[in-house]
Amino acid sequence: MRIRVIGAPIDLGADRRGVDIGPRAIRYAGLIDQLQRLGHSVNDVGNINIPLPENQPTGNPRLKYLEPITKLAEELSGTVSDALEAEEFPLILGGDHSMALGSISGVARVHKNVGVIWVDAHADFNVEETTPSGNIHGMILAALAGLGDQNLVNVGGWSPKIDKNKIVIIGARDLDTGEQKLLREHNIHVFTMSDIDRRGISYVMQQAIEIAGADNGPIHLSLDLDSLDPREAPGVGTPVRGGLSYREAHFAMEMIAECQRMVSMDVVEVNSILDRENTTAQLAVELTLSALGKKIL
Ligand code: DIR
Ligand code: MN
Ligand code: MN
Ligand code: MN
Repeated sequence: MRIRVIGAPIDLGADRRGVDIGPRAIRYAGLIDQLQRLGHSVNDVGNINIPLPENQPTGNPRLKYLEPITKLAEELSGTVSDALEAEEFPLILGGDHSMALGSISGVARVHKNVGVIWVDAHADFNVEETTPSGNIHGMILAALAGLGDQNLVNVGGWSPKIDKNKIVIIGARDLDTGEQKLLREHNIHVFTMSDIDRRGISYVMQQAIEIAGADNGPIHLSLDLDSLDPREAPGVGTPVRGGLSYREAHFAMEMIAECQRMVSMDVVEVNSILDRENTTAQLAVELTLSALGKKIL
């Protein structure tokens, strides 16, 4: 496969600085080389330009950095659509999860029926009224579903980007009260850590692939590294105990590869300032390889 690697070192969507180093840390951990060794051809187009938060007005405290985030999403969505039109697989490296507003908008412009598998400790399903932090990385999935601030919702000039029935959240264990209500109101498919405990990762992923990829449709995978247990992934801005084990995460990625329906992928929230000797970036590389076809035997 031809893979286009796009760095999106956005750190305007979350409070903890250090995710802006994520794309470099992931490359440093050997991403490109290992993808090539797996047999892929790789076109690394470098990073998109991100303004420093210090030079940006915070704006509305319930929608911090709304303006630059929306602008960057427009730009990134174009970059991602271009990759797909050139028949390259977009692999987008974050940055905080607010970058997925751009990446998924770009995918949805080309693949109108795309479903999303969102692997995350959080649901990122807040809106202005429910957010406890004002951080836009916690609102992206709702915005893609057509909920929340109109500037976020209307990136690219249309909405919703993703059919609510084709959204699947996996690994959730830290949801805000208003966010829980919204998820229930809109019947979003959420597989919590309890569901994974009860049914196992294999069953959960099989369901997720069926739901997000209904009618043999394309799937976008958005992998937030904080979905993993913090013992495995210490370098994230908002760690939550009780996450996916190393093998659960790998097996989930292996199943994605097996289903052969993934058209694009985000790898987000690697925070190098909080990391331990690049462990989390290395894990991000390993999981990406599993998702892109690396097998044990
Ligand atoms: C929280 C944290 N739900 C918020 N969200 C995080 O601020 O909206 N998302 N950490 O990744
Ligand atoms: Mn997230
Ligand atoms: Mn996040
Ligand atoms: Mn998260």
